[in-house]
Amino acid sequence: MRKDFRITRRRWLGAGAALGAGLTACKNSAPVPEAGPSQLGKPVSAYGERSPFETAARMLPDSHYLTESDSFTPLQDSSGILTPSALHYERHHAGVPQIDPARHRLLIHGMVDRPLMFTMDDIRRLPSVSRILFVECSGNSGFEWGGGLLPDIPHNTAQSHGLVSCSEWTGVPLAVLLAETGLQKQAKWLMAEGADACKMQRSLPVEKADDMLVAWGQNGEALRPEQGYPLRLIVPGWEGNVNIKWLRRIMAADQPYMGREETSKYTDLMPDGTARMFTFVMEAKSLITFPSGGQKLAGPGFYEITGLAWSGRGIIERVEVSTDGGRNWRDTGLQEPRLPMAFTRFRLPWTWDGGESVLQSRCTDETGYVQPSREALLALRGRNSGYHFNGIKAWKVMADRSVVSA
Ligand SMILES: Nc1nc2c(c(=O)[nH]1)N[C@H]1C(S)=C(S)[C@@H](COP(=O)(O)O)O[C@H]1N2
Ligand SMILES: [Mo]
Repeated sequence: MRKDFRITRRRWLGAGAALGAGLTACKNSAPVPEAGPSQLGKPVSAYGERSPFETAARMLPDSHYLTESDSFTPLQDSSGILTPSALHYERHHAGVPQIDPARHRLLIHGMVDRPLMFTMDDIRRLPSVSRILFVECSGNSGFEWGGGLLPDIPHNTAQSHGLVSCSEWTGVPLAVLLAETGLQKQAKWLMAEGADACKMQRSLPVEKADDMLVAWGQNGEALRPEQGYPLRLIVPGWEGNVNIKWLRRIMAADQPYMGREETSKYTDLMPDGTARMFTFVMEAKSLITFPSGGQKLAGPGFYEITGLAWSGRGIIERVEVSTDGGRNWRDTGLQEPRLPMAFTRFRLPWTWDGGESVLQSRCTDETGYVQPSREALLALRGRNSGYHFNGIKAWKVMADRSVVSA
């Protein structure tokens, strides 16, 4: 494990000395601290709640045309690699329907040998698997194109890049369902459709079917309504849009459906006026979550720079961080487990000298693909795009201890 992170004693002692200045010294005989008078605790509860002192929340942007149809995960408040279900980002094209699982059905038809209708009970009887996977909206960070589809989202915080989350999803491999229905030879595409008012429809090549999940579980319980309760498609590593929520139909066909979401939307307009279609894979991307825009450092001294990296093509192999605007890069420690198409947490000890510092992270995935700079991405793709921005993000630590987008 080349990048396994073990903080060496020497490295830590060095950091400790720098941190020491910021800690409160006390005698060995100091009184044991008490946060307040001791109190009789609350009794047990049927369904837990977080501490009232914790305030991390999804951001509900009010300043752009997507009002009320998407919310952003507070990545700056995250620890580890899992997103709590209550903080999973949301993207709804017609709101969150309330669906009674007893009445929900999944129809698989079209170019299959035996069209079948599944109840939720049918689906839960079948062999299931659990996988930790990120889901990212292809519009995430879209404002970084500068003039693309999403110009008005406030983009000065890590949270404004939070149309991405990572959960443990439990469900039946789509291949299990297709084994029941059979798939005719000429079937090349699967059109998946949601039960929400917009009937969200996307076409997927059958080759990916082996990797897809028809998911009913999220982080150890049923899917949240916002995530598609009672049933959604999970398409590992591919753009969020194809992860059809409230899944009610899969139709096998010999060609793509060419619905609204794959013609007028979710295509990438190139500088020469042509458009890329079916750009499914979310390329490798990373983001420093601390220190990040909107935060304020306590003062010079020791900090752990940390963040998240992910790739739709597999495992994250390397994350480098620069603290001097891209002149020098250092390898960070990658926390295990590093799972394919899941968040990977990176960490780097850092001593801030109190001066201006530009922080950037750059990841490499198992295919050798290196996260590009914003400039490289713009040179290739132009400014007409709104989707699939995965360029390097810079934060600037100012001498007044504030952190801003750079
Ligand atoms: N039925 C249905 N599925 C849908 C959507 C929708 O509006 N309706 N939104 C899509 C988009 S654009 C994204 S990015 C993801 C968002 O999933 P989440 O809300 O669970 O984060 O779901 C996709 N699946
Ligand atoms: Mo999306």
